[in-house]
Amino acid sequence: MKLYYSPGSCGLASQIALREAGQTYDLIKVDFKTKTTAEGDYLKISPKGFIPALKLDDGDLLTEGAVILQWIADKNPESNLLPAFGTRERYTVLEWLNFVASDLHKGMAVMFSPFLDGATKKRFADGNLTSKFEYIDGHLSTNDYVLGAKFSVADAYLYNVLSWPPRVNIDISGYASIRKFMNRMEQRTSVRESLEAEGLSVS
Ligand SMILES: N[C@@H](CCC(=O)N[C@@H](CS)C(=O)NCC(=O)O)C(=O)O
Repeated sequence: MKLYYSPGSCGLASQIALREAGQTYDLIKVDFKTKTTAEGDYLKISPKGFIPALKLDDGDLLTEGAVILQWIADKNPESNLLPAFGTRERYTVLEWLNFVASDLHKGMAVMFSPFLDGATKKRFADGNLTSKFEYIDGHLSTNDYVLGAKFSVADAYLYNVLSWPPRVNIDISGYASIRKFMNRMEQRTSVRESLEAEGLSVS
């Protein structure tokens, strides 16, 4: 299996999930600017050009981070990364995966846009992102993880995206429950090893 990634971006969650599931994989770095990897043209591998992408041993390619996370969890049920089909808890994890993907991740992506100036980004952060951080902080004030006591793939994705605000000068250090969640996540071997594999470290 090969995981296509770029350091510090949204492939980190897939890597965390693969490690939680005890899966081995090769990491292939994608250069966003040139859309190439050491293997050559990335667009030939993944025409959407996004990471993460997971190339399976049979040559099939899975894309869309939230779906890759579900695939890893479902292929490794003994790892308990996603509650059983049909349970309410499973839909709680799916709600969070969707929220992180469509609201938080894509909201944060605005802050990295080369097409917007600093003042516009600040207005967007104040008007759009603050309420999301408040919501997440509120949830985590009574829950160690998205599901309460149990870790799931939603935590990997949430951790991944919540690691971005400091990179775009958004200070979320005042959200005490988010801060504790990030610290809790960084105690996990899967998180530390994934960061290290991407050439990053726990801040
Ligand atoms: N819909 C995709 C979006 C993934 C995505 O936005 N990936 C970003 C990195 S976090 C990317 O590949 N950007 C490439 C680029 O900006 O050139 C998913 O949810 O997996």
